[in-house]
Amino acid sequence: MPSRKTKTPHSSPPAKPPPKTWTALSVSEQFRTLFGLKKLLVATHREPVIYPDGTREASPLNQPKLKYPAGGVSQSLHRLLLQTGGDWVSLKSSPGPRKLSISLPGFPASYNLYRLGLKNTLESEGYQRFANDLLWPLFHEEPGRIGSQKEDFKNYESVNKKFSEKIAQVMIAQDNGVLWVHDYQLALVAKFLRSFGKASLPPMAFFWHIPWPSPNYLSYLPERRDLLLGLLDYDLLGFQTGLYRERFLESIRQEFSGNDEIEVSDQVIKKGTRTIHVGDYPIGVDPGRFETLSLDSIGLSQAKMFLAENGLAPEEMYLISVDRMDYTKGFLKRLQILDALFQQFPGWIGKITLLQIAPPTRSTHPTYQTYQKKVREEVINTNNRWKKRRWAPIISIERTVEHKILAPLYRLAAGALVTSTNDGMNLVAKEYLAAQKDEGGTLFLSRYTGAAQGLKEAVLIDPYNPSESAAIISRTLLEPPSIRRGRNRILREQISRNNIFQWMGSILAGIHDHTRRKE
Ligand code: GDG
Repeated sequence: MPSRKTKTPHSSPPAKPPPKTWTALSVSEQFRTLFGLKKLLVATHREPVIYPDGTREASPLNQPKLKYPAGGVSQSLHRLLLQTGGDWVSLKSSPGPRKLSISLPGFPASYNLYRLGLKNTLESEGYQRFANDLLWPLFHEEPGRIGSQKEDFKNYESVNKKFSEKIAQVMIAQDNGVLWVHDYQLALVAKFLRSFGKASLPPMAFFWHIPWPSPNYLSYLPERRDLLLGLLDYDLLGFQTGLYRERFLESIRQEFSGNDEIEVSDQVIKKGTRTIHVGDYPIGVDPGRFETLSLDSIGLSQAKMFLAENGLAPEEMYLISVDRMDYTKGFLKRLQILDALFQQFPGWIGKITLLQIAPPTRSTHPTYQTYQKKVREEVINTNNRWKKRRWAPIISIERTVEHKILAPLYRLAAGALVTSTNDGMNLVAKEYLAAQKDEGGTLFLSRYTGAAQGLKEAVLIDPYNPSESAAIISRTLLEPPSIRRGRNRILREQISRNNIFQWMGSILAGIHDHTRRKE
């Protein structure tokens, strides 16, 4: 039986029972209860801020106004660190110095952002290709889109090593209480940190944001063993859903069958003397923020102006889609659903428009160039096929729209159309619901999203079955508003309980429990 060790000085009492509804404040309070004065160290591929172009490099005291990228997750982690303080390592993708101190009026703390520059273009391109042209398509079960080259894994490893070196330096200086690494670009960070032979490392958590595919897809990945072993060097592995967690465990079972060192059970993997906790932690949004933004009168009038500028009159009915222009988001399937809607239910012609916010993404990659070109062509074809006088069925906006306009646009829409063919979670679905206070707008949610695995009451559609999806859309749009509102009440209750703060809180509690079990 393991001996009961006395507690280390920084060990802490068990966490308080979780709050009923998590907020930014309750996560930061919980963080302090769990980790005391020790700070969180976050590592992501993308940085949480954009340093404005054309600014002279300024001293930390004289920093220009930073901008923020579109994604919801990095902004929530950013706000957590502004409450608790901490450190963040990511790739430098905008001008400015290698280290920034990030603070914001109204927040009690600041954090350090360490920005890794990759000087070697070949290395950087190889790393990106391995991540985005191999892991991304494969883990979204699209092996036909793989575009990586043989040597790319070496570059992926070497960039992960560079991250680990920077992280190790930060840990020495800051004595962080926990490391939290994000996503498929950084699967090997813990492996390198362990290889440096440092006597004590803080507990290391990793969250895999994209789907984990059926194990047979892994056979396309020659380096699958390295990837899986690298992941097992973390202490906690988080997945979006129970299905992805089970598939991961199955991948480990298949790859390491007959290996006595590795033992797999439901939530835990034992590897030699180490224990790795494997859990599902469905990510959420900050519903309060989207609800408030959706009701803000200035934002609302800006949204109405935005609609008018794009040719939509206030009384016109529209569906909204918001996605980076990525093939996993099912843009072409969405157009097929519209075609089916107008074919099967011609009464909708001229009556409903799709407002598609589609900021281009990874546009230097050939696969994306081809896909985005095809999407543009098909939008034109669909519009030509169905247009009537001044009405055309699709308005496609290829740029980022600020959340303060996006949230009222969600609120005003008759529905949101989420057509992903495979999606780890899909935050847009949850943002849309958050913006529906007392409204009967319908979330039409692809059954192939992680969100659909949790939001059982949602109206599910199948992007691979356009005619059935069109029938569901037509029928639901004609339902009495009370039915649609009733459905939204249930869904909104769920997203408000399982919000982004609950997600952070439970992962932090999970990694803390892991340390306590070791004590
Ligand atoms: C990965 C996984 C998982 C998009 N366009 C604009 C804009 N956005 C924001 C949305 C939302 C976020 O970007 C997109 O979130 P998703 O969840 O749809 O998708 P991915 O980028 O693919 O992210 C995904 C996610 O990680 C989190 O774990 O859900 O499955 O693939 O927050 O609002 N924001 C603004 N303007 C835009 O035009 N302001």
